[in-house]
Amino acid sequence: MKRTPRWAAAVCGLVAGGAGLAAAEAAAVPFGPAASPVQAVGAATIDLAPRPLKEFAVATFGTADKLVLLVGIGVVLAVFAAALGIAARGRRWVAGAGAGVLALVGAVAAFTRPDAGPLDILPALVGGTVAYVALVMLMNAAGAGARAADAPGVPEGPAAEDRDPEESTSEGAGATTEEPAEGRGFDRRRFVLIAGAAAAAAAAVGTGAGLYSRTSAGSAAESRNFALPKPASPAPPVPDGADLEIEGLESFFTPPGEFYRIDTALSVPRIDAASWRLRVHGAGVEEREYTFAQLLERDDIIERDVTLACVSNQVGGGYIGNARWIGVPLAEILREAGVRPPSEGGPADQLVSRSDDGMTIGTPVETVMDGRDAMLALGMNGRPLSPEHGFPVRMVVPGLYGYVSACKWITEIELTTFDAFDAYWVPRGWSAEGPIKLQSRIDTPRDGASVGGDGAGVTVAGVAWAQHVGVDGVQVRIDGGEWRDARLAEEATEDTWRQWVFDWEDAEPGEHTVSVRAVGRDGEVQTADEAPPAPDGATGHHMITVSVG
Ligand SMILES: Nc1nc2c(c(=O)[nH]1)N[C@H]1C(S)=C(S)[C@@H](COP(=O)(O)O)O[C@H]1N2
Ligand SMILES: [Mo]
Repeated sequence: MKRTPRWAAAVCGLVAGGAGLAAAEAAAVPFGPAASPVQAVGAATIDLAPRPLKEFAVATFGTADKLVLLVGIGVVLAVFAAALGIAARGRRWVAGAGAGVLALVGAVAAFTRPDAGPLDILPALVGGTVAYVALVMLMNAAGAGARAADAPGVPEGPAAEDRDPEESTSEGAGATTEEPAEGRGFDRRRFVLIAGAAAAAAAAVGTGAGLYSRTSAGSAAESRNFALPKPASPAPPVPDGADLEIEGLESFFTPPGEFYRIDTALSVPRIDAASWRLRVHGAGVEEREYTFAQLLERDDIIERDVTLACVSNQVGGGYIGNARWIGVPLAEILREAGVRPPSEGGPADQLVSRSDDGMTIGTPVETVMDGRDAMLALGMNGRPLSPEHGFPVRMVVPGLYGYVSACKWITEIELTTFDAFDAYWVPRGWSAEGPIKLQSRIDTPRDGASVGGDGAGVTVAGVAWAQHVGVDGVQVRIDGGEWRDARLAEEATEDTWRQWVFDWEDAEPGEHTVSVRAVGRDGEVQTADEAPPAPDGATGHHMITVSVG
């Protein structure tokens, strides 16, 4: 009597794993996309990942890091499921134990999410149960096929997988004279039909669940069809010469589709603006709650151009973008709630913003109330925020890196102290305070490019930034030579980056390095000292190598 061949057992495991996954995704639908066990495990992986790994992932995969993570989880799950199928041959309890382990991992991940409720463990439990039942049924079907082929009409005996495993191996010396395993011990056609049907059912349920949660997310996103308010204080006009419009140089306003996105949210929170609330509370605060409509109706709406930057940006990197934001002045909201900055005797020195997906971001109260245009942004580039960039409301604070200021999907503001609370990134090795560092970048030519050759010189151009300080100079150095002044584009505001161009007229044929540094309005000269992004932002000069032909 043949027992289920190894490959078929692996297929049983894979299909059962797929069925469990589909069932879990379907069970997660009422709880929203974040309740899916896969999403929960991915999110927990992100939170638990040590800093170097996270930096590696961001540096290597950029904004695709989350896709890579999900694919990785899928591969691990598939390998585990296939191995489980093989291991469960003849030992049903192994199937139970394996499915139990998967359910437990999913349930623990779901339950420990910051925004989790006790019911969030249900999808994982449903998935584990379905995976177990599917595995046992598939192996029985494979075994029943074996019985049917071996001895038609014989009453059902113990399931094939309960028999002694050794008795049925086809790999022993004696097996050489036997027919192929699937020819006699196991009905291959019947098995493929049953496993195929189960796989198709799982795929249908899984796809259905995915489509359903996407369309319901879509209807929440539809509420983005509202008109942004007219700002009481419009953005100062961008001077004509702010955008040099040089080929290869990033435009003054980052094209919307190219604006970097950095967050820990594995699935973008889909928030219904109609039921959204912002709660303001904490030390020295008369607690308040705002609806989205209340924010839209305010008469103190401002519109400002602000260049957002990520602390994880490498020297020369692209985690920086400039946009026109429209929103409510954050300091006004705070004053309404009775908040005073520490310099006026207020008890709280830290503003902790919390998001719908459980992020916490800590910002100095003094900074957001010092007169700069810190805001609760409702729109970006003339449109409501996109879900990826924080719909319906996010914070923007000129001069601070995003991880200490730019809370997306914000739902809560708590006034507290830096002593009393560490925001998300702090225990992960990042500084509690993160003012943006003076930096500059060469956009064109590209590193490694071949340029010139016609004796007409080479146009070198890029951007420099010192948000809320302003850029007063940019200098370029060829090889180890003197620093020479680049020409600055017109400044929009001190909160935006500034383009620059350098006409390299005396470019000689051969390989050269080109470096750039900026000078801040406060007189600071951008340091050459190289520092990595952690803990508070990279430093050093951006340098490229080009070959002049
Ligand atoms: N809820 C939430 N807000 C967040 C983050 C996050 O992980 N979750 N990341 C912050 C970081 S590190 C940066 S740099 C900015 C990036 O904003 P963007 O994705 O709109 O460019 O968002 C900030 N706000
Ligand atoms: Mo960031």
